[in-house]
Parts: sequence; C-alpha cells; structure tokens
Amino acid sequence: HAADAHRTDLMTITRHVLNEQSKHPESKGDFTILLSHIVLGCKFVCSAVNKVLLFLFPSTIASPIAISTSIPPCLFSQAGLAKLIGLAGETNGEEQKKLDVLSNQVFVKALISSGRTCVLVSEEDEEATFVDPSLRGKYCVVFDPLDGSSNIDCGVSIGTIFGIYMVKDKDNVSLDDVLQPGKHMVAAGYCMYGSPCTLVLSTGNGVNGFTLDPSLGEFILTHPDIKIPKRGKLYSVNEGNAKNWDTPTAKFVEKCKFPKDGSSPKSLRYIGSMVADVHRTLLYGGIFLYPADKQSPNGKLRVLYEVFPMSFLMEQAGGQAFTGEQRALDLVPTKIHQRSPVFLGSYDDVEEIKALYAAEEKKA
Ligand code: P6P
Repeated sequence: HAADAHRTDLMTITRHVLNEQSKHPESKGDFTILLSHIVLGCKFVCSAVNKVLLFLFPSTIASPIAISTSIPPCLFSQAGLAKLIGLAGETNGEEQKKLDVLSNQVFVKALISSGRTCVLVSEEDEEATFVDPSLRGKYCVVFDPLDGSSNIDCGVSIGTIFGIYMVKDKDNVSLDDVLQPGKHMVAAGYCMYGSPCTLVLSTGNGVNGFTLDPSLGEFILTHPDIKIPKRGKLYSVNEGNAKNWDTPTAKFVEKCKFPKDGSSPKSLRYIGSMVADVHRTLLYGGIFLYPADKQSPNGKLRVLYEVFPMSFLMEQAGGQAFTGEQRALDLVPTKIHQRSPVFLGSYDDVEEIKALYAAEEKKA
C-alpha cells in the first residue's frame, strides 16, 4: 500500500504550498494563487525552450514541414534559428521575439493577472512595473525570466529565478517595496529548464524540489526538504577572470587547487548558467563564486533577482551566502538592477572565504 500511496498520493506543488500555508491561519490563499501563476509561467517557458531545442537538434523531427506546422515562429530564440530551419520571412508579420523577451512578457502578464501583485522588477525591464490599483495585490515579485539565455543554442540548462516580498503598505506602493534586504523575502525559487524541468522553492520553511511530469502538466514533489552538504568537493567560478581577482578570492581558489593540509584538491565545475551551477551546488555541495574583480568592482550578478533568491535558498538549505563584505541577505539595495559579488553554498566552504576576507580587512 505504501508504494501505491506514493504513486497515487500525488504531492503537487500547489498542494504542498497549501499545506505550508495552512500553518499560517491568517493566510487567505493569496500566496497560493500567486504561486500558481508563477508556475504557469514556468510551464510555458519550459514548453517554449523545449520546442526551440527541438529545432536545434532536429534529428528527432521527420521533416521541416513538421517544424513549420508545429511551432509558432514567435517562439524562436534567435532570428538565425528561423533562418536555419527555413522559416524566416514566414512569420506573417509576427516579429521575431527572442525567447527571453517572450518569457518576460508571459511572466509579467501572468503576475499581473493573478491580482496578487503590486510591484514587479524584471531583468528584462529597465523600470519597475507598478500594477494598476484595480488589479493590485500584496506581493512584490523580482525575477529574471530566462537567466543564462545566451546558453540556449548549445542546449545548456537555463532558468527562471524569482523572489517575493510583501508590500509594506498596499495603499502607498513605491520602489522601496522592492529595495528591501533579501532577508525580508517571504519566498524565493528557480525553475531550471533542463532534463527534467525542475522547480526549487522555499517559503521560509526549508527548500523543496519539484519535477514537471509532462504527462500530467504538474510539478510533483521529488526532492523534499533539500539540505546542502556542510562541506563540498567542488568549487564553481569563471577561472578566466583570475587575473583580475582580489587577494582573498585568489587565495581561496589557490587553496581549492593546492590544499596545504594534504587533503585532495577540489574539482572545478562551471557551467556559466547560474541556475545550473547553483542547482548542482545545492544538491552536491561545494561553493559557487562570482567575485568582484578589477573590471567589475561589484561583480556581475544582480542583487534582487539572482543573488538574493539563490542566497535565500542556500540559507534555507543549511548553507550560507556572503558578498565579500557581509551576509548577502543583509545587503540593502539602492537600485533595482544593482550588482553584487556573491559566494554561496556549503556552510563550511563559505566560512573559509569569509575568514580570508576578514584577514584581508584586518591588514587594511
Ligand atoms: P560569465 C548568465 O549570463 C549569467 O548571468 C549567469 O547565469 C551566470 O552565472 C553568469 O552570467 C556567467 O557569467 O562571466 O562567467 O560568463
């Protein structure tokens, strides 16, 4: 019966969140409704990315005719792709949208139509979106609709990253509602468009992973209560920036490669798509670094919709996240697209680089 229960007692993401929300008697289901709209956006993007990948690796398709009839041209990620499969010019006036632009439009519309949001910040939009008062709710969502999208043409996993704040005063909404420290987030997560499509979410009570079952069109709980190993054997950084690193980062990476305590060197794993690198770090342990360097004094990654959500998840999974100066979630952003260095992952690994920055601080 136990095996049967496992197969028939489907723990969908909606049911899981409803269970979590039932622990908050005051909640009226608004968060569950918001989340269902985020999940809808993820399902759409997952489908669109897979269709584009189908074109990139057409070995599974009978003929170009199958391509031209099966997918609306607007889903192509690159105009070149449309040319590649001979559909350029057959777009009946529909502009060739890049997949990240299309994904952004889907998420913005889904979030607004949920009636549960009041401010949106997207990596794709220069300015924040203030939802019309008639559709306004109490949540503020910051997101990168398709992080790492430059990797799509080679089939590397990319993803959506999101963080959710509660508005401070629903009748007086302002940019301050999204310029809150990451520790004020009520939830954060990412959806990785790989094989399979995986959504990882925390609402402040630990981290859970859900896998999209295409036959059901549902995200099913497959990774309950994820905990990151206390220490890992992997480090993840773009070594191509090594000549520009500061001393603590350089010393840390040197230690990973040439440990002085006789332990084995750590292995380098770097995909260059944050969702993929962070997902591997969360499950296997280790440390992901995007440090500042002489060229980029604030690093490359964006605070609101890359650093904060991933730091939130790491802390909820028993790891930690550091900016080189402070706990990442304590940072108070002043601009919606500002950047920050970040070191996140296994608790003990991040402790090591914190010690190196503290030692450098003392010397200064
Ligand atoms: P680099 C992708 O463009 C991205 O924003 C993140 O997903 C990824 O972690 C980072 O940039 C990779 O940057 O400089 O190593 O190519």
